[in-house]
Amino acid sequence: SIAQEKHYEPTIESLDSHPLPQWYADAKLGIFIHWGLYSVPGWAPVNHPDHDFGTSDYAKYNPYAEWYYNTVRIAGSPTEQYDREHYGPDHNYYDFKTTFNEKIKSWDPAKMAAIFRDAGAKYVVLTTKHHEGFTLWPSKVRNINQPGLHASRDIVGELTEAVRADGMKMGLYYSGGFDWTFNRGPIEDGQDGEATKPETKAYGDYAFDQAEELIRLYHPAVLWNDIDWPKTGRPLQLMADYYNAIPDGVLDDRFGVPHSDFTSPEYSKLDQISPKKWEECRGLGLSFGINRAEDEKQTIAPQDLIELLVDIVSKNGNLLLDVGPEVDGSIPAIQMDRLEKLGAWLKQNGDAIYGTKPWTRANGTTNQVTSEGKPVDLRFTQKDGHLYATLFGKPTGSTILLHNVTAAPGSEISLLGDAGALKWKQKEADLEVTLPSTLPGNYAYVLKLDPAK
Ligand code: FUL
Repeated sequence: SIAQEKHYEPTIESLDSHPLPQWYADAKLGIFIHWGLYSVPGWAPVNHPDHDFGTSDYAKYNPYAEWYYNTVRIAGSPTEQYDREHYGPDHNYYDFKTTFNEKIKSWDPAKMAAIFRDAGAKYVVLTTKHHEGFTLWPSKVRNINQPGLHASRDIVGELTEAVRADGMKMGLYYSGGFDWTFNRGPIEDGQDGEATKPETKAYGDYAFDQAEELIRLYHPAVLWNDIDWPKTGRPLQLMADYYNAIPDGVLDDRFGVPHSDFTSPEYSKLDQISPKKWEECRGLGLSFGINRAEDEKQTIAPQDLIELLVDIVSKNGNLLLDVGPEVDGSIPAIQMDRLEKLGAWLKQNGDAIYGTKPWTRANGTTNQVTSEGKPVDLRFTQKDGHLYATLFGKPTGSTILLHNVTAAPGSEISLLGDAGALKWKQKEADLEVTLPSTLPGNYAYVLKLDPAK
């Protein structure tokens, strides 16, 4: 086109003029993928479930399986013991590369992308390089400490193509702050964390060149940096280059500079509507990388997962839900189960999620309880003049009072997934709705309020 694209400069002021792209505001659900050498052992202790990063023995019992190479080097850690038992005393973590590269031969990117599409995701974010330093693309930027430390297939390129073919956006994660091939640590507490960030010129150039290579080769719709960015790695230049190459791309808030398109709370969420766009990231269980020690007990229940998504969306957030694939790229059964249930729910109720905005308030209450005696609470979203009220759990009674909700005379109220118009009555500040005898679907039920035409 002839229209001059905006040009970004490497200053906070210029970067801050980047508007939040509509696709990202509308998308609501992304899939995060943590996949690397750590997927080979795929193990972490599960006896420290709280993600309380500040506690002194956190690193020793780190529930993040993608931290295996760090945890294994902490004396007395369960991971050290596990590793010795399974791989012997002389095993080197980077020897997992052989198994990794053997197993990915059977990976089918189209199949993987279809799973995420069917789960209802609108974007995907893949770890191109986690803290271990192994890259999922054949980078031309040479790692001076461990040359050739990359996957034998171009996982980044192949998945990017498959994800786009299924109509989703493709984003890339890069660990800029930690690279254990440049500074090995181990990290045993928060202070070690600071000291383990490589800050040499060699690393700054390496990270900068790799990120520029990712931008050039794959045009990521999200550039999701982790931990920090080396000061020697020209973060503002990188961010400006990114926007100039991909004007409708988004940057997270982990570059160590005061600019971002969204904030990235991890295993935590905001409890009120935030004007600044945010994105919660978390695994289906306690870890991002696959942890074969986890089972139902550590995995989020379907009901909680659906409520999590709706709650986040009602407060202007997105959910970046992580899967930890098997080494060959297949999705473990327990994770598949959650993705399928989420996908089925979104298929029926996606109108209340995608493309919506927060309403004047996010939370609401009713007079109803579920059969377990849990109050049926509400979350609100709005789109095109419609108000959506999502009921958390199945009410036991056939009429429900939505507290402090007003419908204009002549409004039409219906349930998503059910064709009929529902009877309703304004009862002072509350709205009484008569529900059908069977509610469509599971977990959470969406009332749609259409104002009078
Ligand atoms: C964290 C990392 O240390 C975790 O391993 C994970 O990648 C998460 C998304 O970010 O800070």
